Amino acid sequence: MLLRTLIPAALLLAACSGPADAPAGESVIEVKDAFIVKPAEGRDVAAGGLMAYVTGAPVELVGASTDVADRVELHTMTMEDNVMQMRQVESFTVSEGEPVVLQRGGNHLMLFGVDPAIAIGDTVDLSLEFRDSDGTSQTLVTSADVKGLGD
Ligand SMILES: [Cu+2]
Repeated sequence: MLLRTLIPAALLLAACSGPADAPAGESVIEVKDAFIVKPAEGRDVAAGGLMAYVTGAPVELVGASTDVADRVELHTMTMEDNVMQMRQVESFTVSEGEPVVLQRGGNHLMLFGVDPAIAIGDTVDLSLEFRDSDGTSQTLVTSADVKGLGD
């Protein structure tokens, strides 16, 4: 009975507080340098990247979305038998002192069905979903720079 009254109150508190005034013990997440690469002419698949830092308990980056793509996946990139292999993964762990670095040539975001109207130099909203160890979600919206293939 006591738990039932406490849990909704705790969830409400988490949902209402931004990173700046997060209560002690909660993970504070910061995302920097987000970007997506404008696909080559006639293609609609693009890579993207970002840096994600956490202060406090580790969190998992479990998903991403944006208005300018149908779907965003989390991918790893590894060398297997001298061939670069990309694989979709469920999540990346962000720990204090161990940021998640997503970039071209390494672990990255993969966007499918990218809007051909985006232009190099645009910024687009990228929504990121993080989950902490007790299953609480935090959604963070960051702005991502649209870069060219060679930038
Ligand atoms: Cu990929």
